[in-house]
Amino acid sequence: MKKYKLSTRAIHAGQEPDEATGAIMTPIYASSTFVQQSPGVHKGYDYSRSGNPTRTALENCMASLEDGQWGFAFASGLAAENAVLDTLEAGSHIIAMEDMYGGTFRLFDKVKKISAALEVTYLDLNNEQELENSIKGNTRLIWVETPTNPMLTIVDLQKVAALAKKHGILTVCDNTFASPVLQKPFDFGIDVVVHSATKYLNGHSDVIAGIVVVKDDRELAEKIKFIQKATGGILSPFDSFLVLRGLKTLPLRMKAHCSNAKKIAAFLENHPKVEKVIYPGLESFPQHELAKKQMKDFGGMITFLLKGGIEESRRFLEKTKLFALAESLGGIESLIEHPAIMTHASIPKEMREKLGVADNLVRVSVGLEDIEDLLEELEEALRVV
Ligand code: P1T
Repeated sequence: MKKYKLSTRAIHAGQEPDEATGAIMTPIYASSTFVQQSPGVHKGYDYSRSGNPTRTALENCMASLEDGQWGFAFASGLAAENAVLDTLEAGSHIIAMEDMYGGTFRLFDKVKKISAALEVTYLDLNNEQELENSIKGNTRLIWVETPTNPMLTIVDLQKVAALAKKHGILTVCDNTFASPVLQKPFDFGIDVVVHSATKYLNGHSDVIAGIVVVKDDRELAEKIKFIQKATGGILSPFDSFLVLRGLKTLPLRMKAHCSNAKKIAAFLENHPKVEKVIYPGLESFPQHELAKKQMKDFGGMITFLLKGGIEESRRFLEKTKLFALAESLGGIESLIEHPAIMTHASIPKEMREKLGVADNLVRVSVGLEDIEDLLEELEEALRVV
């Protein structure tokens, strides 16, 4: 089949008009089981934990958008991550980016360390020397998040993938913050992409979902398919339908997120109540050049430091309305949150401090409301700081 451009694939990949009825939208196949003509003889589906046509459409669409070969949809981003970790033998060593979503850290540190005796080293993956030095005989995986949550650090995917290849180590990139519209980890040599599809992919804050895409390693893809079936953390047909629908506008939405975020970052950078703005699209962002090289645009997430401490942050966060005070990100509506208290509370205080997740640090997910309304509200809310 012809390889269409990304915006076309976001609408069509993995989806054909329904064979039975001609329905142009993939139906929600709300069926747990499928009738067989003879024992073991069926039309490709036997039981919806193993496979479901609505989920297949989403999985194939995501594989296409990431330019990988196989996609797998899970009940949450963390279930997707867990399935990747389950491909490792007990006692394996992982090297992970020190800055990452608090829930991913919790999965590594509070679950897999115990249930699978995984050893985890957290470090700044951009420090090539430290990365190379921490590779051991049982190192099986390097886990990258870029841009990171919440500090928006960019990890040089090409460098990490090249080093990992040299040592025969698998690389995984959590592409949640960028989405395949802004960043293609496989182009830089990464082996596996994971997503919290809860965020930009679905885009409408009404689903929890996760995706794994495997680039070209068939054996690994078969393992993940087996784990998906054997452990059962699958995405439901209804949620698969919603994410599939969300994907159709992903390229358009990302464009609008980036456009609004750029204006808000510039506004905050010039505001006297703001100490510092962290946004990869700003000239002042230390890795701006790397972001330009690795990403097509700079995304909808901004992190900034208010002048003041916890009290000023609290007052400010209680004041915004359009920027709803809530965890999560990547939806059409703007969200604002306090990482140290909310999304990253599971990361030990010393580690948070080292990373700069301070009490005056605020994270914004810029939505698609009118930019003038968003700027006006920020201006007003900053008056209480
Ligand atoms: O929430 P879930 O769909 O299970 O995805 C977890 C996850 C994985 N990776 C990244 C980069 C994430 O940001 C998340 C979830 N993050 C939030 C809920 C948040 O507010 O940061």
